[in-house]
Amino acid sequence: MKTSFITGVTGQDGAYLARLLLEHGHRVIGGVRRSASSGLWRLEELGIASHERLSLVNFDLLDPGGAVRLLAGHRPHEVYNLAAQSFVGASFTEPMLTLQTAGAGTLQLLENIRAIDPAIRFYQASSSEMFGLARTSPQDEDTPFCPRTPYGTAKVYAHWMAVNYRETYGLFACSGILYNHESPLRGREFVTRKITDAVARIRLGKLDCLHLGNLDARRDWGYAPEYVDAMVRMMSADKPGTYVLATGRTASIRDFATMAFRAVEVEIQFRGSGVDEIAVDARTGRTLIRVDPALYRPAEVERLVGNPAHARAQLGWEPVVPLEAICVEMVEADLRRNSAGVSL
Ligand code: NDP
Ligand code: GDR
Repeated sequence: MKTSFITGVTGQDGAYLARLLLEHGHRVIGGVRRSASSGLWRLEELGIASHERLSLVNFDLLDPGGAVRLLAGHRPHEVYNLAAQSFVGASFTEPMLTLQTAGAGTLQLLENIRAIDPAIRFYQASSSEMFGLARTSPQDEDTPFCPRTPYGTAKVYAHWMAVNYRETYGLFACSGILYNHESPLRGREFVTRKITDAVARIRLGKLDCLHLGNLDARRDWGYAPEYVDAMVRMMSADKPGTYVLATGRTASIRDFATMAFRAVEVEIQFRGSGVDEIAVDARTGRTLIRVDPALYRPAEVERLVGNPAHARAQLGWEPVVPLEAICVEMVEADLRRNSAGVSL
């Protein structure tokens, strides 16, 4: 039986990946950092928190001895490194923490794999944020990185370390450069889930108005369960590599908000510009969205769109679920949770 170790198992991708690996018959070791409150809601929503082949173990990327103990003790065949301070906005206020988790944490795992068992396969969760102010569009595996945030810069470091350990020491180290991928398990600080949660609460009369930052930003949004499937394909391939995972389509924050309100049968219209822009209910004229300049980032990545041709050709991977369907699934989940008074 294959043993897979996932760092960041309590996050969106970690939960979907754990479910998929369990379905594939693996034994899964999930790294959970200790906290005063339980952060297992995603594993519980997927019904796998108590699965007999899932072991949750204490693991913090900031604990220097943690990775050694874990790798030597559990002897996994593969490591999926998903843990990080992953919220780009917070990387401006906590740049060192972001570097230590998203950057140095990766190096520590690679070093320990090299020392303990170089046959362990390694997956690094890289990000489209590494392209930042990309000079070409769409971006692919050959596009130069131009990160614009502490998060993106830390991820560039980790990505190159994974590539270097592959080339220098022959480790099976893969790097997946993933564009934004969403689901009902997305954290509420990210803009898609913030919108779907607010739309549900407005629909239920629990919120008056949604406040957002930069409405002009455009992202290439895919479906999280499909993206973790590509991670497993990368780790099962004959050779390690770097792959862009994206849909090739972009939409703006305005587009996503329009879709989300449409899911509760409300048509919105945007009026005004800049910080005075609002969105109103086309039927009643009620203001549903306002811009809050406090939510602007010190530096912004305005537009990202990726070309997944290499993943399609080498892994047979194809994103299928369209953004409209992802949005409806998220709104429905948030309606369900908010109706039940559950806040996740
Ligand atoms: P989440 O923010 O949902 O999950 C992050 C995970 O990292 C959580 O389990 C969190 O634990 C854990 N974590 C944070 N700090 C530490 C630490 N010091 N030690 C151990 N664990 C820690 O992220 P996603 O699931 O969305 O993303 C997974 C990875 O993929 C991240 O590295 C992210 O940067 C990257 N990525 C994500 C994309 C996306 O669109 N989702 C796109 C491209 C890359 P806790 O629950 O305790 O907070
Ligand atoms: P991103 O995702 O920064 O792309 O990082 P996020 O959803 O946080 O922001 C997307 C865009 O929306 C704009 N925006 C807002 N964002 C948030 N969070 N809240 C708001 O109120 C708001 N208003 C407008 C942002 O300015 C931005 O332009 C995600 C994370 O999952 C990273 O870990 C991952 O690496 C990248 O995607 C690819």
